[in-house]
Amino acid sequence: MVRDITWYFRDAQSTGTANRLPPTQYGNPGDIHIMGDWDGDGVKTPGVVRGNTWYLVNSLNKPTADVTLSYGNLGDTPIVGDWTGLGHDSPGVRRGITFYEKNQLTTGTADQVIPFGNPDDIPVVGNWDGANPGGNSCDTPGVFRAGTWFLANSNASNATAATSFGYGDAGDHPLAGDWDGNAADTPGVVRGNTWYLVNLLNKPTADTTFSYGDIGDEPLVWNPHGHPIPTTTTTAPATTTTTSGATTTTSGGSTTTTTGASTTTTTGGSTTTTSGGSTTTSSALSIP
Ligand SMILES: [Ca+2]
Ligand SMILES: [Ca+2]
Ligand SMILES: [Ca+2]
Repeated sequence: MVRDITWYFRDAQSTGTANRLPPTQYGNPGDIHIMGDWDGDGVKTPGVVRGNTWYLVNSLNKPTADVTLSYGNLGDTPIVGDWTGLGHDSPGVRRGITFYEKNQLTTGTADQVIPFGNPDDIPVVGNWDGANPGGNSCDTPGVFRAGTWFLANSNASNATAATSFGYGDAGDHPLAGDWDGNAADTPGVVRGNTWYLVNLLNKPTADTTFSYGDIGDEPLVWNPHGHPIPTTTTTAPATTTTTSGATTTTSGGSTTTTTGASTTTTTGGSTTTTSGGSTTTSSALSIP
């Protein structure tokens, strides 16, 4: 997880403190934080997005970017995925209801443009069908809408939800990851500083629950052991987190029906081309 500009990594799905590396500073205040396997070695490492400039690093504790590129517009929500099964992650953004995916780590325009979900949905990305017979190895769009997940298994422009189900509550922070290392990504939510992870797509109760970080920290997912991914993220040391016995449930309660994610209206305001146009060379990351 990230607190301000400090990244805290934990390599176990259990309550505890950051146990991998000293806390590392990367990026500037106000940056958007992402994790991805930029170099295809199987391990996710940090990146930050500042304006429409992406600063990506291939180590957990390196202060300067290995890859710098421009992609998307100010105000877009950055997303990360291996859209074509190339073996490494690359950028994407969500703008309005549209996912704009780029297949290489270079400045340029979107390779796939996919309207999916409603404008206020939170985008989630994963290889949802990675463990299915006939599943593809691509990461594909999904959205979290107040406790309901809508997931597509395709990056086609007409992709629709292959499945939808309730997991978590409105206000939870949704995550996706391959928590059990079976090649399929499944949901997680962070509520306060409690993480609720599940290993199936349509299962209402958590398989793994633990506390990590402080309330207000930004949860992120990494994979300390490379593929497959047996563990998750980061979390802050600092706090002697309170394993709240209280909330063990991850309700999923809201089994609202709502089919086919893309119900709506709003055609992502601005049109298709996630430009990236500006080839600004922005200097390496300034680390305060
Ligand atoms: Ca990597
Ligand atoms: Ca897939
Ligand atoms: Ca899995």
